[in-house]
Amino acid sequence: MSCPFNLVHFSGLDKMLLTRTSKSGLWTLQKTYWFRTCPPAYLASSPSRPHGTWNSAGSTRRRFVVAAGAGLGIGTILAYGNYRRQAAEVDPPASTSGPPFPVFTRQEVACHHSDADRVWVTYGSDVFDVTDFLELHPGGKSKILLAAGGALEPFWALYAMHKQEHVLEILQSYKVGELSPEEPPQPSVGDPYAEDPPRHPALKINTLKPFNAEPPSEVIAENYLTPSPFFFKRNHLPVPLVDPAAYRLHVQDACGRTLSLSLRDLKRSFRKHDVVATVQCAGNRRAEMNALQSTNRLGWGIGAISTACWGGVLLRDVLVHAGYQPGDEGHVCFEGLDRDQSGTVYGASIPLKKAMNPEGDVLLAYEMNGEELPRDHGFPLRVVVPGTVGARSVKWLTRISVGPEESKSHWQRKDYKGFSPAVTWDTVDFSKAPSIQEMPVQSAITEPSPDASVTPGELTVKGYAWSGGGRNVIRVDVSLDGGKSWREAELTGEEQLPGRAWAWKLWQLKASVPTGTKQLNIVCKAVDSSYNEQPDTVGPIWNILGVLNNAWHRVRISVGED
Ligand code: HEM
Ligand SMILES: Nc1nc2c(c(=O)[nH]1)N[C@H]1C(S)=C(S)[C@@H](COP(=O)(O)O)O[C@H]1N2
Ligand SMILES: [Mo]
Repeated sequence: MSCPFNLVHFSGLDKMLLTRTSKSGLWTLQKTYWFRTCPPAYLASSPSRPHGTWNSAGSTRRRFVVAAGAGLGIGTILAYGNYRRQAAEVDPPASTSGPPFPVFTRQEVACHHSDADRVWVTYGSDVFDVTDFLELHPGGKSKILLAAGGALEPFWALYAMHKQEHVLEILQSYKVGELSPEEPPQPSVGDPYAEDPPRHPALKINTLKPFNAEPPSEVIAENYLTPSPFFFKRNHLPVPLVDPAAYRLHVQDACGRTLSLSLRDLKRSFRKHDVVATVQCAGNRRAEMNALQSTNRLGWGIGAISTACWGGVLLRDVLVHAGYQPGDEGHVCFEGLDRDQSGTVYGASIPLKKAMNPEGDVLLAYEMNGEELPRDHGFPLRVVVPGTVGARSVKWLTRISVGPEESKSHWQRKDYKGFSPAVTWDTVDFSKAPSIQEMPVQSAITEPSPDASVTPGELTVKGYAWSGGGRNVIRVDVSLDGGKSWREAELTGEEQLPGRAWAWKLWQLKASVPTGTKQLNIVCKAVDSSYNEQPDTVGPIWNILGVLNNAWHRVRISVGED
């Protein structure tokens, strides 16, 4: 589409006339408001972030005002600046709640579909200029651009975690106008999550669509193998509905051909292996990072970690069948069947070395805890990469390929990486940090929970501990006084081979709480077989993505009367 609008930055004006073009392209004075501009210094100092912050005290609202006009032959003038509104409108709006925004048609919004023309989107009847948010978007620039010039609704139906207060607040700060009341509403789209499976009602839901939920903390350490309904669920997209009879796994072989394997082929041609492995999301315990400084991302508690006995075939066996050899270099890329409107699929990769290692135990799993893999966990087939961040254990696996580079997926390249606390969204360079693979040593207190009622007498403290890379947890230290004095907890769990300790240890400590105790400040920390320890506080490991929080876990509880 060719656009009749251009943008010109106004500055230093005392008053500004807001005009809007008619569809005929003639200059039309549709509405006239008077504004006093911000001090010119303000405009000069921050031309790149012109959006205003919303302050409910009407007189101090900073507001973006757009004047649009199209001329015949002489081109277009569109004023675009940040103005502090101080005078009343010449033509006051019906509502007294605040000054009106300029009004646009959907066609006009559609003109703003690229960086060069600014990127506008609509949500409900509001119009937003999100150009300055493109690089800051946690979901990536390319994703926002899908909605550029149009409505967010069809996309947010899929990525429905946007319908949260903190996201809507961000959006609100970019508001530049409203849709003309004559514009028909955006037709509603079918719910892409309508086919999602039923879930256990006890799960603590982080976002419903996509479904992200964790078990309540009291449940976590009740079972060494997490019952599948309580296993945490981390989905980026709707759960695909797969017909197991029609299902094929596509494997690119060493000669570049594609092998197509049915579930039957997999089960018949390769030996079955069972691996007990913990899966942990990189965002586990992000809530503690958010409490320090928000990352605007899913606030997982301590439950984005669970353990299962996975049954399936070794990825190594399938790769050897496809002609790959132990010494080969490269990365194994996985693709899931879950996809968005643009056809983007969930994808991730691991080093080929991990996949080919006879002691790596990377599984293509079709069973979980002795039963068919549940839909939420990747039915009919998923990857389980023991010792490695959950993001690489691709569910609903449809394609495996081997190449010299890591997966090009957003979740491999633009997420699940660790940064210094100094790195901001303005300075982040994703190419500088390696993707998270093995994870650091971790532990948490599952009981008592912070809201538990504790009385003097015997107290049992429980929790979990785990480390990545097959490193065994050798010790868990627990303190009831904030870290002044420590005791060793008792560990339980399967003895796994050195270097292949893929599953967590559960731990407990029986302590007696003396009469008169007012408060307990319970702390735990684990040590792994390489003598790695956890950092004591979150501050020095806080990062913009809110990943890899493995600080000492602390639970403060007040002690009641006997
Ligand atoms: C234009 C306004 C938008 C705003 C203000 C916005 C804001 C955000 C925020 C704050 C998050 C982090 C959410 C969280 O983890 O709790 C996020 C994530 C994300 N957004 Fe957006 N977004 C916008 C548009 C879009 C569009 C149009 C799409 C898709 C076409 C999209 C796709 C995503 C994806 C894929 C993620 C990452 C989710 C994940 O980690 O799985 N966003 N966005
Ligand atoms: N296809 C696909 N695979 C995926 C995901 C996804 O959204 N789609 N999420 C990943 C992430 S980030 C994690 S932590 C684990 C979670 O696995 P679970 O839901 O079985 O606990 O799956 C990984 N595999
Ligand atoms: Mo994850």
